[in-house]
Amino acid sequence: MSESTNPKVAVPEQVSIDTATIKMLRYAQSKGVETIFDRAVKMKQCNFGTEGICCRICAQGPCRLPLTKGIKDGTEPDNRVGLCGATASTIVDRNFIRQVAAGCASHSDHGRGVTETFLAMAHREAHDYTIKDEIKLREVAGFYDIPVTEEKDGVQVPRDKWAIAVDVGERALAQWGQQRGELAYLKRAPKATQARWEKHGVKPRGIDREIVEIMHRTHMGVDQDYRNLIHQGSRCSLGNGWGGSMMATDLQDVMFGTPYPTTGKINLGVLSRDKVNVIVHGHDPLVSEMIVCAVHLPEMQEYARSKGAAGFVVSGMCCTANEILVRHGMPIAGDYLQQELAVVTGAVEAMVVDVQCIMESLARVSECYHTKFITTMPIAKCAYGKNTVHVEFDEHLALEKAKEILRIAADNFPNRGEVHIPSETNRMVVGFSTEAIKYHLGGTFRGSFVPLNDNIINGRIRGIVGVVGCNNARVEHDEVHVAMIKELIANDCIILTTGCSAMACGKAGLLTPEAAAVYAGPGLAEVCEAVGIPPVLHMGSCLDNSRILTAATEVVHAGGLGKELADLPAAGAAPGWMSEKAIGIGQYFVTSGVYVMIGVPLAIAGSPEVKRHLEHDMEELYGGKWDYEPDPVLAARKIIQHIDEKRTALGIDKARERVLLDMSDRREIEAA
Ligand code: NFS
Ligand code: SF4
Repeated sequence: MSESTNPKVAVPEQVSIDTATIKMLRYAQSKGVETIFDRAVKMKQCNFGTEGICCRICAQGPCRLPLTKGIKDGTEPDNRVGLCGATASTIVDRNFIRQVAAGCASHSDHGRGVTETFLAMAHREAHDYTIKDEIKLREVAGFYDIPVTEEKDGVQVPRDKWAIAVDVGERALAQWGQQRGELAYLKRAPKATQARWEKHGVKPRGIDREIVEIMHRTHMGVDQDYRNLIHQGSRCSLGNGWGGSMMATDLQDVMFGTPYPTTGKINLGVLSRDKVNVIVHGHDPLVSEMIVCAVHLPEMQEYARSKGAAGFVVSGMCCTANEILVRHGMPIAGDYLQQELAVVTGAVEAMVVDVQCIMESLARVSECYHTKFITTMPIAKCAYGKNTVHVEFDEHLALEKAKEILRIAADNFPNRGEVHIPSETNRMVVGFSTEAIKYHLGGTFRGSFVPLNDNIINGRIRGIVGVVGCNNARVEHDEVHVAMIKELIANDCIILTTGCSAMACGKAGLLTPEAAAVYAGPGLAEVCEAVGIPPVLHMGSCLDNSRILTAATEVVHAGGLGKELADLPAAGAAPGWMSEKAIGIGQYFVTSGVYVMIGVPLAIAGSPEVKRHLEHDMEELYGGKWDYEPDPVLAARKIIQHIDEKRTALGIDKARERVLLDMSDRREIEAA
């Protein structure tokens, strides 16, 4: 039976726009290797689940409360209740904020691990890590009111960096268990944004506390007011966005270097025919950074040669890939949906995983090949498969562990069978941290966001859109990201991107300065060409969505575009999200005042009240809200409409009609 007529497998051309993925999926099917694309055809989604109306938080359930058409259009009263009397809104909301809690826990627990290693480094107990960006360390110290100078013989001198690092590590680690007050980083937000949080009482006290409180409040028979439940979801999400995630990004930058523009390659074609291929997959750079260090050692290259290989290629997958790409220009083998296909090439000696977004099927697919599936984290093991190996990572012996992993991979090289690597690779320019954007756009001697603001005010740039998040096997791979972003940049919106969305852009050729002339509208293209940047700026991993918060805050501070994040002609989008992390991220953007467009629905449709609260009422409270539109081009148009409304509110809507403005025009606009 050919693939196209077999209802049990996916039709490759219909599930992805990426030619490497299409080819490899067809190849996998020809070999009888099943992937997520095929399973998505076989397994249908459950309506109760997608609408959020199944409650199984006590053993009297599961209680399922189907939404009827009459309830939906308000022609019939909503009397649905579970055994205990829980309403649909309570059930939907409990499910929703538990997802927020899980997403925030994932990012923030990653942050905790980074902070623990950072502290061990500061105490000189984790010798393989060091302080790579001392300027950033001193800046971070400032956020905790830790002194960076001290008095010696009557004069102020810079404090020792290791002493500062110990203070920073300790202060940071305490943020997780803090019980009272508010997180230190909240004060990094614009004052007016902080004032909203204060007014509505959503400032998180401690990172862990807000997550635990969600678990308590959603236990059987506790919080029964959907507004109160969402309120806690908001508080918890801020503890991640302006807490766990942002702190992790900062400390990773201090230890591994703050990203600055560099070039890199992406797609399965980065795998090598004659070298040992090691893929680092997951999210936590603690392991992958060490593997990158180890692979550059002459002794390791020599070891690979002793096994008949021409050396090593270390490439990345999912957000671990983004971490080593933006800091070291290491190649990306692929995104979340390509992980099984990477193994199907037969060229991967070791798939080394840490945490998050690792499909359990990898162990099964690895078994069809020689690939070693190497788990590294005590919290993420795999019980299945003869090719599964656990090499437990230890921050005190980090480089040794990395070498051990590389040796396992090299030892496996002679076991390779048939190899089938697609030729696709794309070049990209990446690494636009907030600091890098500041220096790139500010030009000359001092970094500044003022030139960016000028270009937004004069209308060359219409607005800023953060397009982020996952791939999802239920929507066409890469297509939703690429179609949305092409529409946005054609309409002069500059894009900030992270996660698997950034990878879709890389594969589609949108992450090069040349892409501006091809895809961007005239205003945006002019700015990109003048500064030499792509129209889509790759800022890093999903954790680094915190960089979008800090960049947006810089825009507010640069002046002329309002007082709070909610005033900006800006939006966020996750057209193909799938993970709970994405929900946690979306909620912190909304609570920070950002309009967030998603292309896969939240599981909230079962409660019209909850839906209305998240898609409308949130805007009155915080200035941001959720919106859902599955068609990526229509979604882009709604985003543009939102941006234009913000421009009108700021009084800069006229500017776009005469794109070329000089300074006196700008002063006129500001005075108006
Ligand atoms: Ni983000 Fe990264 Fe990709 Fe989604 Fe997974 S890799 S943290 S969660 S799937 S973008
Ligand atoms: Fe059913 Fe209530 Fe138990 Fe949920 S908590 S399963 S609605 S009885």
